[in-house]
Amino acid sequence: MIMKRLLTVQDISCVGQCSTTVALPLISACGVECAILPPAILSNHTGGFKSWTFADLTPELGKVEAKWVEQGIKFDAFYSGYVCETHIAPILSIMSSCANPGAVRIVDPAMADNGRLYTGFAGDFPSKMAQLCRGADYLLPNLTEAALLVGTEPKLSGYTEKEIEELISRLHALGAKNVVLTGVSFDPARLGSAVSDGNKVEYDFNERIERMSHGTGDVFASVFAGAIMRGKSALEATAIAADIVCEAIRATDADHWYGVNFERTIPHLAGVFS
Ligand code: PXL
Repeated sequence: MIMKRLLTVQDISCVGQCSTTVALPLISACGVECAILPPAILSNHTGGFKSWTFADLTPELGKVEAKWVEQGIKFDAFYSGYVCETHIAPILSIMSSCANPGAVRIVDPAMADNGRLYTGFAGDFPSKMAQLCRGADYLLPNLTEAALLVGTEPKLSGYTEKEIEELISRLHALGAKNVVLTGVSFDPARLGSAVSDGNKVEYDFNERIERMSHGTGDVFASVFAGAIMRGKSALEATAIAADIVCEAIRATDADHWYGVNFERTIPHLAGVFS
C-alpha cells in the first residue's frame, strides 16, 4: 500500500508538547508521512508559561507554496491546528494549489478552551478561523471553540443532547462536512465526543479523568488525522484518538504540568496500525 502524505500546518512551540511537536511523532506512528509547515515559532506555548518569543513566518508561507508548486509537491491531506489571522489566507491557498485529487482537510480550530480564547487572540478571531472551517472535511472543535465559531457564549458545562446537536448543525452550516465535537458529557463520570456526518450524530465516551492537562486537543487531533488517513471512519478514528489521549494523561508524570507524556503511548499507537 502506498503511504499517504499529510501536511500539518501549526506552530512549533519549541518546548511544551503541543502542536507540531505532537503531530509529527503521532502521525508518523500511525504510518503516515507527515510534512510540516510552521507558520510561527514560539519558545514555548502560551498556556501557563509566564512569557514566550513569537517569530511570525507569514512572509515565508507564499514562498514555500511557490516552491512546492514549482516542484509539483502535493499532499493527500491537510491538518491545520493553532494558527493566527495572517496565516489563514496563505493556508487556504496552499490547500488548493498543493492538493492531490480527493485531498482531505482536517481542521482543529485550536484557539480556545474552558470558556476562553487563548492568550493573544482578539475577540473577533473566531470569525477568521471560521474561514478555515468552511471547507473542512473534518472539523474538530472543543465545546468552547464550537460556541465561539457559531457566535454564541460558551458554557462551561451542562449542555443537553439537544443543545449539542443544535451546536453541531450550526457548525455544519459554517461549511464543515463532518464534525467531531470534543468535551461532551451528559454524565459526570464520562467524557467524550459527538461525531456527525450531517445526517446522524454518534457518541464516543471514556471514563472521565479528573486532571487538567495541556495539549490533549493536539494529541486527539493528530491521532484522529493519522487514523483517518489509515482508512478509519470518523467514529473509529475518534475512539482510537480518545483512547490514546486517556492513556497519555494516565501516563503523565504527576508533577508534569505543561503537556502530557504522549511519548509513552507511541508503541501502542504504532501497534494499532502495524
Ligand atoms: O495546544 C494548543 C496550542 C498550540 N500552540 C500554542 C499554544 C496552544 C495553547 O495554548 O499556546 C502556541
